[in-house]
Amino acid sequence: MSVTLHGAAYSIYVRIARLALEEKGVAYQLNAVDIFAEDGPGAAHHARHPFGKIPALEHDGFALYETAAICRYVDEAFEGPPLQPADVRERTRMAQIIGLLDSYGYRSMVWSVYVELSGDAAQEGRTDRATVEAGLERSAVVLGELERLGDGPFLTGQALSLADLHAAPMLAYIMVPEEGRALVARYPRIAAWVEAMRQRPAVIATRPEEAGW
Ligand SMILES: N[C@@H](CCC(=O)N[C@@H](CS)C(=O)NCC(=O)O)C(=O)O
Repeated sequence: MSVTLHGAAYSIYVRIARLALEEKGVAYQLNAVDIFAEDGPGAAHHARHPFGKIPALEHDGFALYETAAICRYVDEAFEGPPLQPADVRERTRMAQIIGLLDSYGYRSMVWSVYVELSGDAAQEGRTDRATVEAGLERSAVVLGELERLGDGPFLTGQALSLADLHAAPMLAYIMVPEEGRALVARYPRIAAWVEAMRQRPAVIATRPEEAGW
C-alpha cells in the first residue's frame, strides 16, 4: 500500500489532510510541492491538481484533490478510529462546520489576520489595517458559530471529527498575532478546545514552524 500526499508543510489544507492521516494511523509520504515557488508548482503538480493548489492525494493509483474529499476518503478507506459521527445530525453539523471554515474562516483568519499581522505582509511592512479589521470582524462571526454550534469538548460533540481537524490549522495561524489570540480567548469553549487540541500527538507532529501551535 502506498499513500502520497503532495504539498507543503506550511499549508493549512495540507495540514488538515495530514491530521486525518495521522489520526487514522496511516503511513504516508509527504512529497514537497511549493505553490509559492517563483515558477509555480510545476507541470507534474498541475496534472494532479488543475487548479494548482495543495494538497493532492494518491493511494495505490487513486488520485484525489479537495481537502474535505481527501479527509472523507482517508476516514472511510482505512482502518482506525472513525472521524465522522454516526449520528446524522452530528455528521451534518460536521459538514456545516467544514463548509463554513472553507467559505468564511480560511480567508479571514489566515489571510486577513495572520498574513497581514505576522506573515509576509507584516514582514514586508505592508499591513493593511482595513483588511485586518474586516478579517477580525469576520473571524469573530466564525468563532462565535464554532462556539455556538456544538456541544461537548469537540466541535461536533463528544468525539474528535473531521471538523476539529479542519479548524485546528486555521486557529493555529490566527493565534500567532496577539490580536488573534485575544480574539480566540473571548470564546471559552473554543479556548478550552484549543488547549486540548494542541496537545494531540497528530497536531504536534504536523506543526509548521510558522504556526502558533
Ligand atoms: N479548496 C481547496 C483549497 C486548497 C488551498 O487553498 N490550498 C492553498 C494552500 S493552504 C493553496 O494551494 N494556495 C495556492 C493558491 O491559492 O494559488 C482544498 O480544499 O483543497
